[in-house]
Amino acid sequence: MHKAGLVAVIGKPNVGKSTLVNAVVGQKVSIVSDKVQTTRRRVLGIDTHEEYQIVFVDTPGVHKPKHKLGSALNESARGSLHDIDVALVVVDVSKMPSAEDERVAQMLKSAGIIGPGSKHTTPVIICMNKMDKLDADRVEIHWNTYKKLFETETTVMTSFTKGQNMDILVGLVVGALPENPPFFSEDEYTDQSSRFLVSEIVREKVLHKLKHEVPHAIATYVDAWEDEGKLIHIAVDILVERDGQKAIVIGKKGAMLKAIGTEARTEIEEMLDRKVFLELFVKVREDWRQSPRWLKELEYLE
Ligand SMILES: Nc1nc2c(ncn2[C@@H]2O[C@H](COP(=O)(O)OP(=O)(O)OP(=O)(O)O)[C@@H](O)[C@H]2O)c(=O)[nH]1
Ligand SMILES: [Mg+2]
Repeated sequence: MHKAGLVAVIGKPNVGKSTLVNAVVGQKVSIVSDKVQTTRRRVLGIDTHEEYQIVFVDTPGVHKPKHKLGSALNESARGSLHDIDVALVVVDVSKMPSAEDERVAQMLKSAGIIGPGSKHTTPVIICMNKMDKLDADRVEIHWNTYKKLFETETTVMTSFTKGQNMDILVGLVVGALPENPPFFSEDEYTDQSSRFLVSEIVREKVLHKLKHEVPHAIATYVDAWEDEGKLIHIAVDILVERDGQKAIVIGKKGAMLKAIGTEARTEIEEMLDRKVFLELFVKVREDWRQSPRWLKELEYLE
């Protein structure tokens, strides 16, 4: 008997959804940062074994949107709930549910997965992550409140940074999968192109190096990709919304951009297993987060 299915990984921003997918798949399919709204579109992460294949759908964090980009992110998360076999809700168990967790519950209700009219045919698993930050005297109350909010008894407490209870989590997911042949071949671990992964690695380095509002105003895309035999020449554009942000990304005498480029190139070379010449260009596109044309161009809007 072989099991396989689509598992939507859903939750508010910054709870560890992408960390989870990368850890189980064993490859970096989705970038991670300590800023909210790191993931900006649906990304598949495929974990293949002899007896089962988990096809994770990593999704953008559900939140209260402030601009068109935010609405597009929420829509992308909502869209991931169609035709799934399992809903894997990730929460930050060190805190009580917030209004954003309630938004997630609302989305599951609109999709008919939980709620009064639901037949509860799609299994819901709660991954209560960040248990390393949970106070012992808060365990009971947090655990019960999340179970009630998402209407399920199937839960696991995890810490991905400490690698705790990952095996239990995978066991629960596999247990909930239907019988199916594998959907993807053994060597496939994501549906994302190398171009997209490269642009995301650059964005991740920007997220890691910059503080406050600047990272949220940034988008990246590959503008040119030439295989020159000895090396691959890749040009990545970094979009910002204002001249001031451009100056911050470039840094004093170009030091920031250089550091971003060096870190990104090392990781890109590892991923592609090739030598890479990486060029970064910072461009101002005013209010691109409010522009449907740019959101489409960047493939954040479907
Ligand atoms: N303390 C602690 N931090 C964690 C744990 N798991 C993930 N993190 C951190 O939480 C932050 C957010 O992780 P992500 O995986 O990017 O979160 P996400 O849910 O994908 O966020 P969005 O894409 O913005 O929705 C990162 O800094 C992770 O290192 C955990 O178990 N404990
Ligand atoms: Mg993410």
